[in-house]
Amino acid sequence: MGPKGIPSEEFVVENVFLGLGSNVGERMAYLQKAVDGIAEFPETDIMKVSSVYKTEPVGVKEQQDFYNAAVWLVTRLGAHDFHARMKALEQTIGRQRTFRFGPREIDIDILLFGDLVVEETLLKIPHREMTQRRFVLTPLAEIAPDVIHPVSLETVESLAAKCQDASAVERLPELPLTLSSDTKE
Ligand code: PH2
Ligand code: MG
Ligand code: MG
Repeated sequence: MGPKGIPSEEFVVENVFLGLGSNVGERMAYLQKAVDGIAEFPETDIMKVSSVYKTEPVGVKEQQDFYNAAVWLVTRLGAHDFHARMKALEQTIGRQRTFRFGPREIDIDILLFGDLVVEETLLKIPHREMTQRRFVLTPLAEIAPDVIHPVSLETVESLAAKCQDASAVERLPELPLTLSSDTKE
């Protein structure tokens, strides 16, 4: 409890959903490094990782296909702390600066952070474009179809069903990401 008996932000457990993407170099290796790095965050447990999907680039078409995936985790970290750790992890993994919608070794985006709504210059939650992107909604619907978007108040499954984005999204069941707990005794 914080002062006056109000639960302080850092003690609230939130269900968080992330989108991962890579379209440069060893795309599977970059996605796996992201999962491994997030698993090391304090006060954070990964609950589920989606299949990997090979997806047609949206926005800037003249670039390599992306590999995309979604992650469900629970955390006691606050949204700003979590976001700062995530950006640092992108740098550690080796993200190079390019241009908006351009190629990237690794992109980690907060899609949903509990029911939180943040509208700041450097942080917007829910992710602004998630409802218009099949490469986000298809992996997310695989692991969390019943989760409700706190602004549209629709489930991920119904957002995916209505999504107008016709760009190709192909599941790659032969390329699973692993949770290190899967291999621990
Ligand atoms: N990310 C973008 C722009 N376009 N297209 C696909 N298929 N997958 C992405 O992750 C992606 C994109 C900007 O973040
Ligand atoms: Mg992105
Ligand atoms: Mg990003």
